[in-house]
Amino acid sequence: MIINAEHIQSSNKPQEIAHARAFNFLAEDLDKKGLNVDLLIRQLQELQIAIPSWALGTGGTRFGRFSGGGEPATLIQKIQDVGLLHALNRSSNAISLHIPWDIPEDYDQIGQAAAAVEIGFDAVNSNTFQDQAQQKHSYKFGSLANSDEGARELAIAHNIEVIEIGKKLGSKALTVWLADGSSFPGQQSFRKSLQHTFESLQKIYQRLPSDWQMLIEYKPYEPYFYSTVIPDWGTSFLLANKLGEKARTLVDLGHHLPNTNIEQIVATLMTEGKLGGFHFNDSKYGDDDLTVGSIKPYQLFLIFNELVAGFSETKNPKPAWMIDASHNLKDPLEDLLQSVEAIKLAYAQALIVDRKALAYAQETQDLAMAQGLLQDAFRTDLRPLLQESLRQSGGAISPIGTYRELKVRETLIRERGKDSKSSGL
Ligand SMILES: [Mn+2]
Repeated sequence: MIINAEHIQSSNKPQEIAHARAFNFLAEDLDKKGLNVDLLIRQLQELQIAIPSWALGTGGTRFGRFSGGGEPATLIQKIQDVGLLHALNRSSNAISLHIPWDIPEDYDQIGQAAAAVEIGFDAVNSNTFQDQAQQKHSYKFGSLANSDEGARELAIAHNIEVIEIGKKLGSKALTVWLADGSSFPGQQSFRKSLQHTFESLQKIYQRLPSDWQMLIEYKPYEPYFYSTVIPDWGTSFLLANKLGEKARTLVDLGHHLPNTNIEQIVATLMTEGKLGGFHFNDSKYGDDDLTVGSIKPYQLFLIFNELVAGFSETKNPKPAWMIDASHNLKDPLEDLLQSVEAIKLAYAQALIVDRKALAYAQETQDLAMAQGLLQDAFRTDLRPLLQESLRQSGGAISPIGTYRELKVRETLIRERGKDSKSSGL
């Protein structure tokens, strides 16, 4: 299925008068506050969020998986699904592949499929958290950190292979998330595991092209429940610093213990120029993979508040943005549209914070004013601004509305079948 400009235009048409009224009202308000509305629209249009190949199908839990039908069964179909999202929201111009789930067979064909829907390839992700068929050494007790040198070498070779695949696709980053850890006290030497991890990463880092980045993800628990080798941002930062200029920390919102102050982590990493990437999702309890902004939208705003401040006040390069979630109840495409919308709204809210007034309130210890300035931005309904940025870039004013009106899921089920399942989950 292809969504073209005519589809979008005819779906936007009946909404245009009501939209224009809401937008003009908001624009006048923002203008009075001294904000440049055209600039805000451009900034929103420039924010592109990569879609991971594993979020396009219905995910599962260890208790079961209930497929939704019409899922992309091949890499080309996954690319086409991201193309559908991008046609609707003009903000999902890249796919992030997971190797070995998505190894391309024909690079030309894959490149053409991506170009046809105007998307590129974001960071490539290695997978050493499960064994592949006929694998010589098992990852059961770890990969880059394993006490068995054979398993370590295998995991290093896999990551180098992922870089080679990424080079052919035009990717510029390797994301490493390790499942390595232990479930019982005494099971592992903390020091040896960390040293193995560093030395293994070093071997991979040496093979990284000069214009690439290595993004090091952290997670405090799961799949192991006593320790993980890279449990927190500090350990990731330590490894990235030791590895060199091209290595940076990746923050996954779900990979924190409850109530961690993630916005402070973002600020600290940006101060050091070491925030490399972001995995967006939301959670109530842990790594729940819920829709971005569905549980803690204020936290998301506070994170973007630090990001926006960091963009102008630090030398941190622009991080790689990606959604990392796997939904087991909702239509994954609808969920991704909602996630991208939540990210852009939080970004827009952060862009309208009065930074001069905030800096003054901070200097003069005016606590009520400082809190009020942030809440004022957070409580401003910027949906008409986001809709205008969508409309101007040829997207749908209401992406989910158009998705349903065009009967995208029904069409995909008709084309691919009710039982078509996305690989890798
Ligand atoms: Mn992640």
